[in-house]
Amino acid sequence: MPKPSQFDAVVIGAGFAGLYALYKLRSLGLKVKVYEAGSGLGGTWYWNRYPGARCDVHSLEYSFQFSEALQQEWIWSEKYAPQAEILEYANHVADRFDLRKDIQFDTRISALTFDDASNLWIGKTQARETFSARYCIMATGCLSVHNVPDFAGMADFQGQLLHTGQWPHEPIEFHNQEVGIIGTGSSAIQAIPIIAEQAKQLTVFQRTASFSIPAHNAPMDQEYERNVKANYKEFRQHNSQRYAALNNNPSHVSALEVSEEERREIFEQRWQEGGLPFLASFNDLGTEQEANNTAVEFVHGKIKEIVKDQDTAELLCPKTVMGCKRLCVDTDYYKTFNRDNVSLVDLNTSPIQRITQNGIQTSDREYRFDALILATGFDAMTGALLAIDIRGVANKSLAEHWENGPANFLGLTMSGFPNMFMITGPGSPSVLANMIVGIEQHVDFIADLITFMQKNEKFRVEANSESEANWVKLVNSIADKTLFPTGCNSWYTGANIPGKPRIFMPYLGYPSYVEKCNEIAANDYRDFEFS
Ligand code: NA7
Repeated sequence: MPKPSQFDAVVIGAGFAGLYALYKLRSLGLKVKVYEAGSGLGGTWYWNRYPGARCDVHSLEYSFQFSEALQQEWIWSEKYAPQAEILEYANHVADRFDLRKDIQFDTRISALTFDDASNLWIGKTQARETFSARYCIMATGCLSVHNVPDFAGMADFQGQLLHTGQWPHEPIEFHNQEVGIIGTGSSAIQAIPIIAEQAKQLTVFQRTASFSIPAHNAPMDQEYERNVKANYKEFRQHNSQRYAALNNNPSHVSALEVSEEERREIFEQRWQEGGLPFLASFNDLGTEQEANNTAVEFVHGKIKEIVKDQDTAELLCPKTVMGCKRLCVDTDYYKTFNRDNVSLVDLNTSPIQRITQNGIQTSDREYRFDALILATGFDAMTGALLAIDIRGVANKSLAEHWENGPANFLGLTMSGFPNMFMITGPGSPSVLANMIVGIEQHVDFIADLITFMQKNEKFRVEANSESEANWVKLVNSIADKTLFPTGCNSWYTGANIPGKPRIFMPYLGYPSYVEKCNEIAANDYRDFEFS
């Protein structure tokens, strides 16, 4: 047997979180290794290469800020960057900071076991390679385990079966094809308008309609870019004080305080500006049902204006709370349903009975397809962590620890799993904040904690179980003040995966989260136990 490789820290995943963790921990003088399951880096942006894949955060915000030179030199071509450009950026970062030499691709980690005697994590890859490390950084991503629903007959389909989250690397053509797509979440909403332009016929199978706000994407406004770059540091600082760490111009006014006419004008202005800031049109859309209803009504009106067939429009009108699932940001989504070659099937009245050799059998009829696309989302936030056999102190498995939901402290650590850190894990703002901003904050926190341990000659750190229990309570109590935990079935609560514990996973409120982390760090990492 070859001897296990030894590292100070291993990082699992080479997306943005893994890249920055490698850069940062290396700067502390640690010997770091990154293991990546894919053949290339970029994580989410490596796998999700379906037509139309694009970020829903402005390019000048969805990027690293740790290097002033990097943020000045990189030029984004559009207001919202397409997947290929984000992947190019990730590769540029890796080359510019010479990261690639410490990344091992095509390597999936199967097990991580904590050895109590040595305070080391012992890891195993699927190819049975072994390694040991003092620290384990789980940069495994929030949306990295794609969800394939358990439809009867899935293996029978003879055409091309695709999943948006595992899109092939070679070009896929839909010209002259009959195409079916299941799901109407963010991925489908981006892909549908593009596929509709190519396919002979596109049939969309919808279970729950999503809210989508137009992106109004455009080539990068050069003057805006110049202005941001002239004061990039201040721009970042300003955004980091905002809810979700986005430059979303939050309103401080209740939707119920203004006249109907004024409210309409404000919604209209936000609709014209486009994107995620729509949800910040008023300060109570996330907390007051009546206020939320006004936004829902406005968007319903827009859908009914855009979509000519009013039966289709009615089906496309979401009947849930707006914002309890991340808003979708689209280019021509609703308009696409005016095309003659696009049709919508309501799965609530015509459920899927099985996948057949030819396509889909619903309760009404069989649909025949050349290609069938699953845009059915992810086992979000916990899926990638639970896919690894992680065993902490006394061989307790993470699966056991998380039986009733992902217990954690700060979304960064788990009690009983010393020296293991999650990046943008459940319990952190993660998907409810600008992900790259969150990633940098987490990695910096972990790097400072490791520095503290080195200075104080500590070899082991973990959250104590009391702080963990209190943190979970806090995350839930914040969520419970909003309409989001119960407003719809969303992956935020695990509701999209049968059998997954229902608990609102992300911490709502970016700046307050950072204040809490900073306060703990300033008090010698109160609430952590060192030995
Ligand atoms: P989402 O948002 O989880 O959407 C998945 C879609 O697939 C959604 O419309 C689901 O309907 C549908 N779905 C899932 N399972 C089924 C079954 N069994 N039958 C029918 N329809 C199903 O994933 P996305 O990839 O679109 O987006 C994920 C995130 O990426 C997004 O929030 C952005 O942050 C970027 P449901 O709503 O469950 O009824």
